[in-house]
Amino acid sequence: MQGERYVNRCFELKEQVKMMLDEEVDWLTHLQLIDDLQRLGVAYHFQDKIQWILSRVHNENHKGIVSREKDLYAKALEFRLMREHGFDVTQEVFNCFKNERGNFNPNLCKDIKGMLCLYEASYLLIGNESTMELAREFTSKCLKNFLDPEEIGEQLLQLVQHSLELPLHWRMPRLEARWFINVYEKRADRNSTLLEFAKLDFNIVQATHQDDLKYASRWWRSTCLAEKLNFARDRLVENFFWTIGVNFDPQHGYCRRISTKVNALITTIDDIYDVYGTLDELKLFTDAVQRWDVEVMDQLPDYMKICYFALFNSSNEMAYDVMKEQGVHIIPYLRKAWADLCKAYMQEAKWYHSGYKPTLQEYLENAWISIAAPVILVHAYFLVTNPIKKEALECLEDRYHNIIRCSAMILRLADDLGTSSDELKRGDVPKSVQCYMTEHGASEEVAREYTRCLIGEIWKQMNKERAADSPFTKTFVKMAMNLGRMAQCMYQHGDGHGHSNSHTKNRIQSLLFEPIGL
Ligand code: LA6
Ligand code: MN
Ligand code: MN
Ligand code: MN
Ligand code: MN
Repeated sequence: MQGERYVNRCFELKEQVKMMLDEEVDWLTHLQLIDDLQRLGVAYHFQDKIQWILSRVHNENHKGIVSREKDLYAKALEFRLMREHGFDVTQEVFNCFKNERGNFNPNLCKDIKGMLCLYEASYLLIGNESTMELAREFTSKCLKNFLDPEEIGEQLLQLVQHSLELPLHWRMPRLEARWFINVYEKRADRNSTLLEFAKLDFNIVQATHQDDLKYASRWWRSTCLAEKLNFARDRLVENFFWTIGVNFDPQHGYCRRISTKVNALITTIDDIYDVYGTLDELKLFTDAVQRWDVEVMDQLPDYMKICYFALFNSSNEMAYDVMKEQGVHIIPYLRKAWADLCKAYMQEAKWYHSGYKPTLQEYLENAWISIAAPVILVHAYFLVTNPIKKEALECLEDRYHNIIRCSAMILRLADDLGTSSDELKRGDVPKSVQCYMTEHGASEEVAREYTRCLIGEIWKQMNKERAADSPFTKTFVKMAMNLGRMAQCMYQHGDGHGHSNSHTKNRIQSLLFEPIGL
């Protein structure tokens, strides 16, 4: 069987890559290998080893870091990788590249590779680190001035353009891997073992994603929601695509399968509130979710009954799985998340119907919940965590943890940038962009720029939250960040979710259906 041969070959190659990681090489070679593995989308195979290598480099370099030779590329790469993996590194390591006035030395501009690396590192800033802010400003400006293939060569140019479009730290990992495998293939110093491994692994993982999608599609058809609620978006593949953005790891198929159901229900219920339901009906639905009781279904109109029932059944089924596996009763958490979501939807419906225009702050206080990220992430927590921790439950219940809030804000702001023009035409509450325009008498372009800035600010908070202690696992924290990344990917060129434009279609095609040629 072809599939089996691939898996065996992949296993062989994986052993060879392990040996490469074990070789006694200088620390920079090691870091470059780790960077390549990450960008090729195969680092998940070697997480422990990578952590171990980084901790060794960290310990060895800790004292020497300031005195080491002034190689900007090496320092920036080390900084980024260390921060990505939660090691403590300070922005002071870049002081040696600044002049007496505290600015980055203008001569550095010629070192494009170093500039690019510092640019990417600057997105790992935590809170208000002035050197890193300065680094971002300085490197973006320099890089934009060097977009000439004659001067820097096609390959470097491609990397620079890609980074300027969206930095690595904000990119959806799977799509980045697909893109980088092609780039890596053209590189003169590529390693053929790594390349073959990355391609094979991509295809094998793609096949497991296809199985997940088949499962979710069968479920979606069996609910009959698309045909009974024909006003609602029927976007099963897009709903699945989000789950790959959040966690592509082959071992987390269960999470993707159930998360797709959650996303499909969110998209449907959102349309009930935004497109179809009357205010009175919406009130009934909101109360019914709050009460979480099949008995109250009788009071709902038929189209709501079937949706409510689907929500009830799929949530109970998932909770039953968790009960079986871990003996923990999670319905209270799921119910709370859905009830909060419906209350936030209700608030927007009331605002819309009364013509009320909230301030941006007032809007966002509600909108980070109405974007459904808390629902998505509460489910995600239970879908990837064993054992479930008591302290984590507290962060999913009372108030949502800041990591969830940051992720939700990024999703909301990105969604508003991508969808609000159409939403307003159809009739909807003013979204972030419009709230800002009204409040400040600003133009749409200014409001959009402000919104993009806000996303950057929230990423800083997210980086800080991620570095702090939390009751969550690394896997969960990564998923919360990935949800923000996925939003930036989905709405990069308008509404990629609701309208599924050609960008989304091509991306879905290349991630889900087209294997990489070997
Ligand atoms: C976006 O729709 C939408 F459906 C979401 C629920 C976003 C995130 C969703 C997943 C992963 P829309 P609204 C399913 O732009 O009404 O209509 O909140 O959301 O702006
Ligand atoms: Mn909507
Ligand atoms: Mn909505
Ligand atoms: Mn609405
Ligand atoms: Mn929207």
